[in-house]
Order: sequence, then structure tokens, then C-alpha cells
Amino acid sequence: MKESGSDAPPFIRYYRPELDDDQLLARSKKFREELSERRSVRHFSPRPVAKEVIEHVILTAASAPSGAHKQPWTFCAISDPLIKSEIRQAAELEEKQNYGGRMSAAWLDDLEPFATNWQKPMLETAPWLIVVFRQMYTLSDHEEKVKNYYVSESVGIATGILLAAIHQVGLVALTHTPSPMNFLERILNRPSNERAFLLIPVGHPDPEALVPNLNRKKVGEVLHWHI
Ligand code: IYR
Repeated sequence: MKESGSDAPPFIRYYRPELDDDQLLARSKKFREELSERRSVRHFSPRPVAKEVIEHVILTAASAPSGAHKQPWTFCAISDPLIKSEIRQAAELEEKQNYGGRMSAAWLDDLEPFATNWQKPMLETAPWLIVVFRQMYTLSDHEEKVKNYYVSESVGIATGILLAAIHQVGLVALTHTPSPMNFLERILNRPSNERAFLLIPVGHPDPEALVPNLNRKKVGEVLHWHI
């Protein structure tokens, strides 16, 4: 047997209390109803949010499954106004080029219902910015590259759990995708194995916040049974 370097047993018992069918049904409905209230919000209140809350939602995200349990993610949580301002300026510089010709006419057409533009005041108004990084490989103690697996899938799942946690807590978020995003690696001084994945302002919604009046796909459009 390979030395694990630890006294921990290789497998431990896993237990969840078994629920009856009615409980399963009620809980599946309740969670669906709660999560269906989640919306991407672009208008934030400046009201502060405790650091502990942000730590809890990030550690919830970091409970996600990952390829070979490599946990190939890093989260930066930013409330420093100077760093938020630097991020806003850099993001707006990229977005000005995106909206000013780098995005196709069809793409701009698709975005019209959302009334987005290059201006990103939420990057300063929201009390927190969470930047999710994916670790393309892990750097060993000797600076050697150690392979990670299914990095985008793993980090995507972790980010989904993060958004669900933020919503469940009673806060709102925006999945912002300034592109290219490498300015985040520079501003936050990240090591060479990390690539920015998403920039997520988090906070309370502005009491006057508006969201587009969208419909979600119907069950028949997203679900095919094979039973
Ligand atoms: N990254 C830009 C543009 C944008 C693209 C898509 I696809 C969206 O769903 C929303 C915005 C921005 O964040 O404004």
C-alpha cells in the first residue's frame, strides 16, 4: 500500500437520515421554489455585508465535487474600495472595446433586452466582489506543475453552488464576465497557475432594483424522460 502520510482511515461511513416519499416531495418543491426566486441583479445597495457571511458562502462553494478531489479553485473576496475601483476601471476599459466593436452585431442584439452596457458601477457599489479563479494545474512545493482534472467543470459546479448559497442567505449576485479577464490576475497578484473564471459582485439589492421580465424554459424544453 502507498504511504498516505496520515493516520486517517481511507474510507469512512457516510450517513444521511432516510426521508419518506412525502418528505422528499415537499423538500424538492420547497428548494425549487426558493431557487427559482434567484435573479442576476445589476443594481446593488451599498449596505455592508459581514465578512463571516462571505466566508460561509465561499466555503459552501468550496464543498463542490472536483476531478480527483483536486479542488482546483481559489476565491478572492474584495471589499477594499481602492481595489474595487481599480477592478472597475480595468473592466470598463475592456467592456468599452467589447460593446464598441469587439462583440458581433448579433451578440449585441441578443443583449439588448438586458440593457447592459460598458459601464459597471456595481463593481464599486456592491460591498463585496468575489473573483473565482480556476487552477489550471497545482504548483508543488518545488514549483513543479501537478495536473488537475476537469477544471472548468469543477469550478463551474463550485460557482453554481456559490450562487445558490448567496441567494439562500438573502443576498444577490451578478455573474459578470468582462473579457478578457486577465487584469484580475494582475490586480489581485495571483500565481501563474490561476486564471480568472468569473467576477461576482455580491450584496443587498438596491430597493429600487429592476430585473428584466424573463421567462424560464418550460419543463418539456429542458427535460426529456426515458422511463
Ligand atoms: N461581458 C459583458 C457582456 C455580456 C455578455 C453576456 I453573454 C451577458 O449575458 C451579459 C453581458 C458584460 O458583462 O456587460
